Amino acid sequence: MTLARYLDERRRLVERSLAGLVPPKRGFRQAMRYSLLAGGKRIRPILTLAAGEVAGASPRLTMPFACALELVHTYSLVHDDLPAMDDDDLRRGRPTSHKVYGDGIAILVGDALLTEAFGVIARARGVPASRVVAAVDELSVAAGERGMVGGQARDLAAEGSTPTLAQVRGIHALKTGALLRAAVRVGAIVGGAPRGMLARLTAYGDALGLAFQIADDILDALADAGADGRTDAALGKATYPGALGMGGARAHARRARDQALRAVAPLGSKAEILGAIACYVVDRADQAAERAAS
Ligand code: GRG
Repeated sequence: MTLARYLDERRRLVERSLAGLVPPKRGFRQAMRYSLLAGGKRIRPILTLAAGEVAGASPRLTMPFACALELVHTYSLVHDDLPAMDDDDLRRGRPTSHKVYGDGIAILVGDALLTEAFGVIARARGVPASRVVAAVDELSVAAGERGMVGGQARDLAAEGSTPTLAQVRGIHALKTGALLRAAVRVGAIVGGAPRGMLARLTAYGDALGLAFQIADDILDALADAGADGRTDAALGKATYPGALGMGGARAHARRARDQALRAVAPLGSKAEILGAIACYVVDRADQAAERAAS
């Protein structure tokens, strides 16, 4: 199956499951749906499904876990957009949650999405309890102080300084990388991947997380700042193009992609989709940089 078709099919399955988790209802639930069902690439849940498939688990089995990854991701975006954090007006092409519903409701939307992430896992059927517990552990570490929240705290602390490449890397490994790594590992864990396969998929998740962050920084730096000039660099954020220059950042992203490809190559054809996802993530940014340079 081509990557485009795979992404399209899995995205549809994810959308349907997410919509089913928060059925339409006026009031607060509408605010949850506004952010959760606002589009987005759904890369994290798709990684969970794909890693699960490598380990032999069907999307039906891994879907609650995949949804949990997207719930955590969406909560982080809603809170990241708040005036006390990045103070963004737009997310996924629409006004941010706090712009529509106010700061208080946006905080609660994030809280509710995060809580539901663990609820949906608890209600998953057909997965051995030991794997469910391992998945909860994986997700809580990746989302919390040892992962995304810890990375965000370091990012806030570094604002206004000129961080070294090592600091940029450390911040992003936690802030963005941890959840992408967990997306892959949770799928592998739920699918019961044997130790060697789990190690390969973990190495893939680490490299993909790095590639994703560099690509995201490149796209952000290239984005027409015209709207409000609020690129990460303009906000004094730690970025790869800031630390390495655009050429250096692109080369770094390609190296991370190659590392991801090497990690899964021994897993054979069943892991081809994961390799294609790594290429897609990096090529998107590389091509945008090429267009901007020409
Ligand atoms: C507020 C606890 C807390 C954490 C915030 C993830 C995060 C930490 C902040 C988001 C800021 C940001 C834009 C980080 C760069 C990487 C990233 C997570 C990009 C957005 O992810 P995509 O590209 O977005 O997967 P879609 O909309 O496609 O889901």
